[in-house]
Amino acid sequence: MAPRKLAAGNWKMNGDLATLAQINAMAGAVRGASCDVLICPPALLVPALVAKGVVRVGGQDCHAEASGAHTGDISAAMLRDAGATHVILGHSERRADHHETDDVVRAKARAAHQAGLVAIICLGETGDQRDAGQTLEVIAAQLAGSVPEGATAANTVIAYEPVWAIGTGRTPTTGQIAEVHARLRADLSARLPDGAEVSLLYGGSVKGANAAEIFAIPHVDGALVGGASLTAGDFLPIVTAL
Ligand code: G2H
Repeated sequence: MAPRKLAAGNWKMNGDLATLAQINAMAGAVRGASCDVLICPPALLVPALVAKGVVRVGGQDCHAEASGAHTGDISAAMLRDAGATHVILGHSERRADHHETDDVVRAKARAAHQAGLVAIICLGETGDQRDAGQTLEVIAAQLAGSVPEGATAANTVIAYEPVWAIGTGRTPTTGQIAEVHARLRADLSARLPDGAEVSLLYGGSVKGANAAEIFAIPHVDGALVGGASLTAGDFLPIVTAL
């Protein structure tokens, strides 16, 4: 089976009731889309977005434990109970802001799987690592360290997000994306029985103007979109390009 196509929006710490209202304008296009459409808003907005019934809804993080004394955190089961189907894990902003290592990301992904959520595991090299020629080595190590045992194409999505391309307006060349996605596919196929079916997203300054070119790259099965997911006008051209 071919990997599922997924257009995923990551609102990060943005969005309010006016942003939620943008979802209404997406309803027709989302119904007719040939891909899954997911929005990951701040956790407090998950129930309101679920109630709209237009897109799939995901969280942006979860704790590795099921419950306990972890002030400020939420569990994977709490997200699921609120109606989420996915959770983004290991985004570079969390790896940087909250010192999340591959071990932490892997434990969170295990928790997401146990709760029945699809884990969108993010990885990507920094600008310095790319300049030093370490990209494939860094990506392979993050993949090996962040994906837990028991991962399948049904419960795991991988998002390649070069750190230097996030929110900067800079995107890698199609050749650079192709090289990394081919390596991810090869490593996943070697490790998981259905690794050839795991959806591989590209993320980092995706917009309507570059979406079609990115989606034409082999082993790119969709996008994780930040800034351009905040309005229907910016997000829909990406959804329809997939
Ligand atoms: C990368 C991406 C969303 P943006 O972080 O995950 O954000 O599209 O704004 O670069």
